[in-house]
Parts: sequence; structure tokens; C-alpha cells
Amino acid sequence: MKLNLKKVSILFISLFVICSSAIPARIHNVDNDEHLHLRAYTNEIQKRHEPFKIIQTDYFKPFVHLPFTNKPVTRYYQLTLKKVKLSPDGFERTVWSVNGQYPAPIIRANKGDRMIINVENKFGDPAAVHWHGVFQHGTNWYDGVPGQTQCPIPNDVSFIYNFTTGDQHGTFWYHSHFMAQYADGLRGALIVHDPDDPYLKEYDYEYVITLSDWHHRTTGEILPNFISPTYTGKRPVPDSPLLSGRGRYNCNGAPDGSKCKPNAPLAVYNVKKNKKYRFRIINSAADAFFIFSIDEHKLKLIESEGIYIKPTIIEKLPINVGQRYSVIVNADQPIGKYWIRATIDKRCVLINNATINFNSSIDWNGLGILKYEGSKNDKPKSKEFPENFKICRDPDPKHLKTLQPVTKYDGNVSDFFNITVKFQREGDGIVKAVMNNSSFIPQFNDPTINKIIRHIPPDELPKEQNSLIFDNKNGIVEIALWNNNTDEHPFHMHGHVFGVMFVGEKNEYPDEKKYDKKNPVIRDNVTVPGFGYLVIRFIADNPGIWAFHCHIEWHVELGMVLQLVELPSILMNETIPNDASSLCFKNDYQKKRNPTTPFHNRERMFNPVIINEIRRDINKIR
Ligand SMILES: [Cu+2]
Repeated sequence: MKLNLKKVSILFISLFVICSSAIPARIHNVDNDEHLHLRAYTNEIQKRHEPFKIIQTDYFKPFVHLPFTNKPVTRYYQLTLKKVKLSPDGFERTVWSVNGQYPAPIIRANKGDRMIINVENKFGDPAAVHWHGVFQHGTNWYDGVPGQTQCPIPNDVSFIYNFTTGDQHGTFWYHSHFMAQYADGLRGALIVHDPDDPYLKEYDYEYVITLSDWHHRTTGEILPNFISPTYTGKRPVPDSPLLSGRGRYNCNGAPDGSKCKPNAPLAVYNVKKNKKYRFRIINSAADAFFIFSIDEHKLKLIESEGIYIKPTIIEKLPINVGQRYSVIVNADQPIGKYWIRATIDKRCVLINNATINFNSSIDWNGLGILKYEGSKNDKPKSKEFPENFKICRDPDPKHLKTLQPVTKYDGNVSDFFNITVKFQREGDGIVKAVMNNSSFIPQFNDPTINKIIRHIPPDELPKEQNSLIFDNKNGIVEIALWNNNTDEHPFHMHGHVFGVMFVGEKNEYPDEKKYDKKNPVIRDNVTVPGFGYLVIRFIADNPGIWAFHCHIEWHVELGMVLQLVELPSILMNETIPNDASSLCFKNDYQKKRNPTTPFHNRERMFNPVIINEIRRDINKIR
């Protein structure tokens, strides 16, 4: 049955590619070369009298909120995706940069503002940008997930994302959602300031710290080894932890002939004595579970993922992939220098000697410096805080209580889904991640949203797209997930925050009596323990196709992805803006214009023309 469905869906893709110009209505017809450089079609953009602002960010400069305005404003930003040579940890490699920098620049707005972001793709690869944590209410097609909400942006094409921040505020980020591309560099912070921020008076300045794991090899090199029937290793081992794009690699471990400069500059955050700083901490890693702390400075936790929480004091912050927190740090210690520690917790990493880069000379203990104005020019001698948390787990829920209790998840569940996650070696020899026995395979050139808007019944979506379909408007949806394997997984949901009803260790079974219905932790990215359980609830109030997936990028590539098909009876009557639907034509259009370029070098150099071929290759070996 499964095979038949697959055949049908491959046949369907082929038909789509061949006959795409025959698909009626709703979709803008690209009929001449002029349209190849896509322009925006919405009134909003046609009325534009401001240029797109090319942003670049010094992550080591403190900032304050943007000026607050009486009415929301529209902000125009330009993100040019281009490959550049950079040496974040001293080792030079090609980086998939945004506006030439890594991490990508900080995008900022105020609550309610509209963001019009022109993404100009000069990577030489297809790309897309996902705005992690942003609900995209009414703009599902700008969520940036190839295969679900859009076709990838081909090389040499500009695509404009146009969405409002709505009622949201807090710490978000943006990254590519296409074939592990974010691990190569396309990841940056997205901050939404709030005029009504209850903590606004409690800090003088802000900093953003992005945490990331860094590989010296590109994902174009790593993935073909990783997704292979002969691979018996674990997740690829990184070469450095980075704080806001800075780390320090031991160049003795670098291969001969590589460009590696020892003693690369560390991340230094300057503070003034007795000032207070809001640090917005984002784990933008592909894989790494980080532990963050600042020696001799306690952290006052005030935000998790766009939700204000009751202020609580901690010393060390465990933060899993995709998660964000804000902490307030009071620079009230003696003038001096203090280590900032961003340690990749090796205890959450499994390595065997078949693992890609298992002999990495990584220093797991990432370091930065908190430097008081007037301090001497010597090394910090500060003391590290002891550990006071459960390893490889989210902080204790008592530290994550919402500022206002939220009771909307306490009611009758209208839609319930039971999910089992595990790994299994399939007939083709590849170990895949399966969710209810199905490994996600996207159709990049025919995303789910296009299918729904073509009125394909949701239950006829290809089986390997792992659809959770629900259509009760404003109903309470519950997902119970059993993680039937040793790894913990940071599960992230697009388009929503959810209430965490239950997180259970091995043999600690979900029991509704134990659910945290009255005042749950609310977030969009939560850790499920190895062999453990997760129960979450959210409200079906956002028609769209929303990914629900483990944020470990290697697991995404193995198929640990579901898609919510939310309120399809509303979604099917929406109209995809022409510029978004045209992206799908573009790929097909280029197919006619350009001869197929082979996947010829070891970087990710596939042409948009051959996305389908590549995925078919992967599907074949799967
Ligand atoms: Cu995972």
C-alpha cells in the first residue's frame, strides 16, 4: 500500500512538473522572461516609497528598543543571500551568509509592525527563509518551508516575505528551512520589541547572543555521507561552539593546507558597572544542546519564546536547539572580566567511531567574555557556577511559569493525535526517522499548501507527508508523543505556541490527572526525553500548513517531520499571492531554459532545476 502511494505521488510530481502550466485559476502565469525577476504584487509593496534597508549587525554592540510609534509601521529589509569566505573560529570556510555576515543580521521590529523582507538569493542554490516562532496568521505562504508552504527560491531570484508581527513580541530567529542549509550559515536573530513589556524598566540595554555549533565541512559534504546505507555512525560531530558567530578552534587539529588562524577573537560583551542588560539567548544550533552561564552573575529569567514568565533566578541555563530565553543580568560585580560559558553538553551527544568527524578536535566549552568598562586587559579569573539542573532536559517548569496564568488549554479536546517517534533501518539500508512509521519526504516543487488550494482533499495528501488533519475552528488540539529511542528531541511547532501538558521520562506514562492544564509552560519548542513522553495542547485558530518537527537538523533530514493541516476547509478558499505561487512555476520554467547542471562539486551546488532529481536520488537510496 505504501509503495503504491509512493508511486502515485511520484507520478503526481512528474505530472505536476509536466503539466504545471495547465493548473487553473489562482496561480499567476509566468509567461515571459521579464517575470523571472519576481516582483511583489501586493498593494502594500506597490505603494512602497522606502527602499529596502540593507541591515548589518554588530552583535557586540548593546542596543535599546526601537522608538515606539502610536500606530504600527511597515519595515522594509533587504537580505541578500550570498556565499562568502569567513573564519568564525579561525578556520576559513565557505559560509552561506546573509548580507555578507555570520550570524545573519538582527532583524528588529515593534509589536504590530509589518515586515516586508526582500530575500535576494545569490547562493547559487535554492533557498528559503523561515521566521522561527512567528505565527504568520493569515500568511501561511510566507512561513518559508519548502515542500509545505512554498517552493524554494531559485538562485538569482528575489522573493518578498510580507507578514505582520501581530500581537507577538519577544525573541525569535530566522533560518533556512531547506536541506540543512542553516547549518552552513543562514541563521540570525529576529527581535520584536514590546511597548507594553512589563520588564522594560528593569534593564538599560539589550544584547542578543546566538549559540551555534559549527562544522568545517559544508552540509553538502556531510549529508551524502550521513544519509547513506553504509553509514553506521551517530549525528555528525561539530568543530566548534560559537557565541554570536565567534569561537576558537585548535588549529593543530586542522587538515594540512587549510587556512586556520589560532586565537580567533572571542565574543566580548561590554558592560558598565551597575547597568542592567537583557540578554536574548537563541540556540540556533543544528544539533547542540547548550548550557549557558555568566560567571559570578546570576540570570533573571523573564521570557521563554515570546512569552513573559514570572521572574526567576537561575545560575545556569540549559537551552536546546531552536529555543530562546531572555535573562536580565545586573552588572553589579567588581569591575573586571568574567567568562561567559556556552558549553555544548557532551552528555547529550552520542558518538561512536563511525560518526562523521568523531575525532574532531572540538573544545566543547565555548567561551565569551563579559567585560566591565574600566577592567584590566588580562584574562578572566572568574569562577564557574555549579550545576543545578537535570542534564539534557529543559529547565524545571517552576522556572518557566507564565507571568499571567493561561487557562485556555483546560477544556474538551476536539482533536487528538498519538505519535510514536523512532529510528528504523529501512529495506534500502538507511536508518530513517519515522513518525508513526512514516518518514517525511517533501515535494519541494509542489508544497502542501498548493495542493490544498487546488482542493485536493487533505486525506489524499501523499502518505509520506505525515499530515495531522484537523478542522474544528478554535478547538483544542492535543498531541501525545512517545519518543521510542534514546535521543532527546527538541520538538518545534510552526504557527503556534503550545501549552506543555506533560513531559515524562521513560516509563512515566501520560496521565491526564498529571496534566498541567491550569497554568502550563507555554512555548513553541520543547525537549522530549529519550524514551520519554510529551503531551501538548494548542488552539486551532491559524489555518495553514505548519511543520511540527524535531529541530535537530540531521533528524529533519532523516524525516522526523510532521505537518499540521490546520482548518483546511478555510485554507482551501485562500488565495496564494502571485509572487509566492510563481516560485513553483519558476523552477519548472528554468527547467525549460537551462540545461540540467550536475551536482558536480562537494559543496551544495544543485541548481533549482534538479531539486526533484536530488530528492529522488535520496528517496531511492532511502
Ligand atoms: Cu531529533
